[in-house]
Amino acid sequence: MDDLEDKIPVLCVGPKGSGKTTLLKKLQDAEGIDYTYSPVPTIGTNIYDLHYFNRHGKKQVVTIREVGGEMSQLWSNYLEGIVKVIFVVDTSNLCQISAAAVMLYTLLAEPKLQRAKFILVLSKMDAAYRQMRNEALLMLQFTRLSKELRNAPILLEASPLTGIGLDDLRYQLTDTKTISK
Ligand SMILES: Nc1nc2c(ncn2[C@@H]2O[C@H](COP(=O)(O)OP(=O)(O)OP(=O)(O)O)[C@@H](O)[C@H]2O)c(=O)[nH]1
Ligand SMILES: [Mg+2]
Repeated sequence: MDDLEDKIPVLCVGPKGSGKTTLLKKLQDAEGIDYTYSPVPTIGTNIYDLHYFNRHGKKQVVTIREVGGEMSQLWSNYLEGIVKVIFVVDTSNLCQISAAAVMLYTLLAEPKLQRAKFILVLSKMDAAYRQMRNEALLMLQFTRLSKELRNAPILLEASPLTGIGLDDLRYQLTDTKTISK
């Protein structure tokens, strides 16, 4: 059947409160995601499907599983078949970033994710937190990662509340050229 959808399985992780749910809901064009939106922390995991047509007009779906930051020990249960990983870091919370870096390095070293494409999202990059960007990258040792790793993460800056970075993220998720067979 040619209307069967191709699925791109994606994992979305990062420390609690880093903005994963807000980002993924906004990516789905959900209504009411603005400064009045107050998401509840994700208990366990959530699935977000992004439906779209690829450039050959074929229906595709990016299936993104968010693992709540509180449940970080569950990550290893959801690695099978993952082709892309969105790792969300809260730019406004520098205190959390060293811990985030350890989580990121653990995932990058995970044997089951060696072929996965990593997308590192600096979230909450609205005007108030923009000046913390460089410190955040320094604490993540992003330059070193980019030089040393074959599967170095793609860096994106996003603020779901203002819409910054959403198109770039959508592009990275739907781009099948970055998927290793
Ligand atoms: N200023 C600002 N706040 C944001 C932005 N994105 C998310 N937030 C806020 O950050 C808080 C946490 O957002 P969530 O989306 O629940 O974070 P999460 O990563 O899903 O958290 P867990 O599910 O607990 O791991 C909420 O109060 C959001 O309103 C943003 O772009 N800018
Ligand atoms: Mg969440």
